[in-house]
Amino acid sequence: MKTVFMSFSTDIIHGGHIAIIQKAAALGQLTVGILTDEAVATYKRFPLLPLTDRMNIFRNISGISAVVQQHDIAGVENIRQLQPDYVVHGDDWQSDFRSSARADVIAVLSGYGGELVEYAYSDSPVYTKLEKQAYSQLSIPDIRRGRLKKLLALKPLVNAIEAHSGLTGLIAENTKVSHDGKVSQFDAMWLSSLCDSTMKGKPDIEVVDFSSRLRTIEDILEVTTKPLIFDADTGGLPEHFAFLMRTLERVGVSAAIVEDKVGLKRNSLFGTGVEQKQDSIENFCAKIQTGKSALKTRGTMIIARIESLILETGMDDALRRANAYVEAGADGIMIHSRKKTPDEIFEFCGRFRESCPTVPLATVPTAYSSVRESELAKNGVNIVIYANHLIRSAFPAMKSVAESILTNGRAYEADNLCLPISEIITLIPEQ
Ligand code: SPV
Ligand code: MG
Repeated sequence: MKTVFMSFSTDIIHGGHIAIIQKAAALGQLTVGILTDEAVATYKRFPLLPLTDRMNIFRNISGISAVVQQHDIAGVENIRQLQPDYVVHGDDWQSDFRSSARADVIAVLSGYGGELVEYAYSDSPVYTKLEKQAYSQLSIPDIRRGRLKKLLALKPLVNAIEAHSGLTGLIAENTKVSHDGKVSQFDAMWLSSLCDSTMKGKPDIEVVDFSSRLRTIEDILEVTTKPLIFDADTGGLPEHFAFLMRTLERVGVSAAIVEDKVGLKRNSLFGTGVEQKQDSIENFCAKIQTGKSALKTRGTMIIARIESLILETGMDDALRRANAYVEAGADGIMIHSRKKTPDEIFEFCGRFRESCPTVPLATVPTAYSSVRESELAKNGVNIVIYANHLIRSAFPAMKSVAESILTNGRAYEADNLCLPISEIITLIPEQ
């Protein structure tokens, strides 16, 4: 009897799936690879059902002989091991972000003489609507809020890209790339104080008030489903921080990162070039406790940000603070650095992990941008934040178009620097 292999990431089973399973089973003995929760969250969306449930469901569908776990989108590992005569797939992966995964499967099959069999993808509006509904559920505050914690339990490393508007939120939500047999997308979004202020033409000194920042949060949450990490600056007075945390929790923000500075806050990347003052350990611990006790659910995290390396008060001070903040109830630690290499971050990670092996640890590799996520993960980092890259990339593009129009006295030369009109008018769907 011939052998057949298929992969599934879905947690909503409909007639289209049953039809393709039946076709596949008619070719031979069918084994199904079920993507792990980490793989589904990485390439698609946060799974509605955990792996064990999804495996159980497929195990009980007639026509399926065996069910195995799968860590990659394409099933290359399983195909290599099982060497099925046929791999069956819907034809919808030929031209989307999964096309390179498809090429990987074809390469493995050709290595031993297996065959790829593709059937027309069932895109009935009923199924599309179901998937859309499942997807939109993820934006509901009660469902979104705790998702950063869940992702941290699922993946060794969660990455976040800066978003400062509905449009940049959409970039964070929808950008996917296919590379090296994997599909990558961002896990979360970061609402940077620097970018939120810059967008409003203001300096990053807590001058943009919380009502205004909340408006930006709403703009982003309105059009996305991914968890949002909010840059809470110093959090203000402890009494104000309590109100801030309660509002963030209510709207569905997954984490606030609050930094241990007091007085006029300046951007950390100025370092010691401007006057900046760190809070005392006692006061900052009290602020964390006030924020924590204001929360009503367990979903929203408070991550304490340590500025000791930025302000050059030393590694020992950074570690003393980290341990004290964790003791005070912080759900995670962010360690910041403005060095060009990650050496001091790695030193902090190693020493912090001796006392706190599992507390989530966040980093912002703006200055030491050559470090790879894999190296950060190896050193025990759990959250990587790309803090300002969308606004930094947009600014030079906008400036050069403005200069081109002035130089030429017309817009023609700038046209090919711009998104075509046909694309901008359809970029945001009407529904
Ligand atoms: C931000 O993005 O606003 C941050 C990170 O707080 S940094 O600008 O590096 O201080
Ligand atoms: Mg900031």
